[in-house]
Amino acid sequence: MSTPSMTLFHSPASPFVRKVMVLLHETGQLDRVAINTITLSPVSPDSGLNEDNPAGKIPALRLADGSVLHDSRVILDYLDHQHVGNPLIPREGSARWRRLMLASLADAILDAAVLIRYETFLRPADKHWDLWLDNQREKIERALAYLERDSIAELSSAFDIAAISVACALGYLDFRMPSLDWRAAQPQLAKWYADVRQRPSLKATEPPTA
Ligand code: 99T
Repeated sequence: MSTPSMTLFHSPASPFVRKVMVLLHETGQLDRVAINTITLSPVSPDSGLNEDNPAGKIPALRLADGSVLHDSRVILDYLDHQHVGNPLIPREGSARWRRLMLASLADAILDAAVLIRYETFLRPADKHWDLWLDNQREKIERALAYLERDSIAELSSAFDIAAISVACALGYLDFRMPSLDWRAAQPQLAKWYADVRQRPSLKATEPPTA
């Protein structure tokens, strides 16, 4: 086992961090990264992290030379260039753009879900903005419907950037928004996720029980 040369700003609850952890598992790079677990939110920032990532968000990855990469998409791309196995982000061709687009759609689910989390968990109940919450929820529902309709065969074809991102998004919905009951309207996606979540990389990175 080698000494870790990089440090990952981490939280077990963050689905964006989870994507990075899953890629580290899948590409055999876990021992290259030391984990620095922090607790933060937009109203409770971490000053150490702010020095490394002006946006104050995780994940951020400090490299051996002291430079810092963020956000999760940049980190995933970097780490995918640091191993000798098959790339998890296709390097070229139409596959590259399609898989990155599916990954981006999964991130859009996460962006909306994290905004809902912050609005409902951090803001006082009398200040919740229902229309805004409803519209974030609709983004999630439209994205899930798209994945169910158009993407199951693609997701099943490779466990790559697209599949990792969608799996982490679904895991986050189960973790923070169980009442959404996304499986009811997306039975094929539910079946795909039931299979894929058995992978050791996903089992090892499950969010804590809330
Ligand atoms: O917004 C903040 O100040 C702190 N929030 C974060 O750092 C969240 C943690 S998920 N990370 C992001 O929003 C990163 C998004 C970025 N586009 C990326 O890295 O891809 C915490 C979720 C939870 O606790 O439920």
